[in-house]
Amino acid sequence: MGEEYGIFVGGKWRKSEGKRFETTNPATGEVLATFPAATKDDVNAAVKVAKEAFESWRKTPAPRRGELLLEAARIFRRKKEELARVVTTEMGKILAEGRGDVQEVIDFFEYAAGEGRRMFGETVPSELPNKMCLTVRLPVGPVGLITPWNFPMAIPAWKSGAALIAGCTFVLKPSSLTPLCAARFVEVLDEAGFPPGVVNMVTGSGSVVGDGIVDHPDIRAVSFTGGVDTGRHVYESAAKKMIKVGLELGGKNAILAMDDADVDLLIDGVMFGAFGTAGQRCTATSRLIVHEKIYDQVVDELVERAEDLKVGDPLDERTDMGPVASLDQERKVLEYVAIGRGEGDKLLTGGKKLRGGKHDKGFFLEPTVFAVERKKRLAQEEIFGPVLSVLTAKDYADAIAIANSVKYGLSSSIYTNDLRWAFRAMQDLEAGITYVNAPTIGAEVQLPFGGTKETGPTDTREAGTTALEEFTYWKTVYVDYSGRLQKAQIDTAKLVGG
Ligand code: UN1
Repeated sequence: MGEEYGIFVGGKWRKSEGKRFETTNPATGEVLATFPAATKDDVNAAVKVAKEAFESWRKTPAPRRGELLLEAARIFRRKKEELARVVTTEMGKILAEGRGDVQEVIDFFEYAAGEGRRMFGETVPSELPNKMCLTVRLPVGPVGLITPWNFPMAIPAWKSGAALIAGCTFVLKPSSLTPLCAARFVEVLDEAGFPPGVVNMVTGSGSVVGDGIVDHPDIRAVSFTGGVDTGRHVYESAAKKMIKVGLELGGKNAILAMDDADVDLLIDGVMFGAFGTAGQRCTATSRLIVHEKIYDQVVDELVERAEDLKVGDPLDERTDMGPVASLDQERKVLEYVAIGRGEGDKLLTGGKKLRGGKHDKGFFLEPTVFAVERKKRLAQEEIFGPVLSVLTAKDYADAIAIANSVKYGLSSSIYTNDLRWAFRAMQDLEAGITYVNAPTIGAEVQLPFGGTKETGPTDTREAGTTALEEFTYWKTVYVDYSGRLQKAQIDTAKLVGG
């Protein structure tokens, strides 16, 4: 049955009147824990304490806030293996990737902690004497963080690390597929010593908890990672309140393979990009656009490698790919396989649910590769599973045109040894991230992360120096120490010396 969790509000686990739901292991079906589908009252209670705590948290010196983040990073480091197992058990990514998820928490908390000693503003000259002008960042207030299941610790860390160092308190609503990871995450923050009310977590549905957070008048910014339709809804609701909103939505990320590419390097990258985390990353490589001269060779090698992948128990170190995260995910992927077949795409390998033995207990799918034409649904729509669409291009310009023909723009990549193509691709690919000779996944926390087009507004850039933008606003301060009324734009004549 597993442990019965409540909601985490004001530094304590509290009971909720909401109905309970189970979180399960997608590899075995085992129930891991239960959580409440929280009520509107629960959300209001969480926002209330987040608002109260904000008053002292915003005044806590930023370096001190950073020390708490560093302490949290230390605890995550100590518990890395145990927490990685929680990630793998609840979400299904292989253990190496579960460890990566926790490492990303450590990396970002350490990075964000340092921001507490920077958080630079500007000093700017005044047009008047004895007057000083400067800018400072201020926290927006209590914020809402709505996170997905695919990086069940890393994404809460990106969002909360930035919010906390900025001086915001938060209410986190994790995906209902991975509440246990979120609970363990929040427990570490609590252990690190964040004051009660700074860190809050409420589980439950999007319509009650998600909307409840976004619509609450005291929530002053929302950061959401998930699907485009929900993202659009969050954006609309946030617009009504005129609050900041960060959105990281879908992707249909392409690797471009030019005719001079190192094919072995390319195939290694495509395998990792397309089938890592069973393709369930916003950044996953879901299209491979190959120069026609090397198309046959690439496809042959790719199919061979895909058929060699070991799909199974994600806790077994020898496994290459675990299950997909849920029955819904499994259905969606299999539906896309049917769509591909229906539209006449050529199934090169995979396409089936794995059956027999331990596979029967979980959502295990074959790594799947389709040869697809550019206008087909498999070439355009995000699948979020282990399905790669391979397309052929005549030349560089054609490859770019195909790459940019989708509505998303998160990550992208080009494999080439020709500087001309590499540097042009940096400018030509419509995406927030471009890799050269590396796959579309694997972003590092000290750089901005975000997209363009329907991936989300281009001012959403998580991680990196840009992370603070989501949770702070600029205050401009004018200090006049002349002791008399000075009029900008008007006192223009006599201003030499001062
Ligand atoms: C996501 O899938 O939403 O770049 C995040 C990567 C990871 C983060 C992915 N570091 O693939």
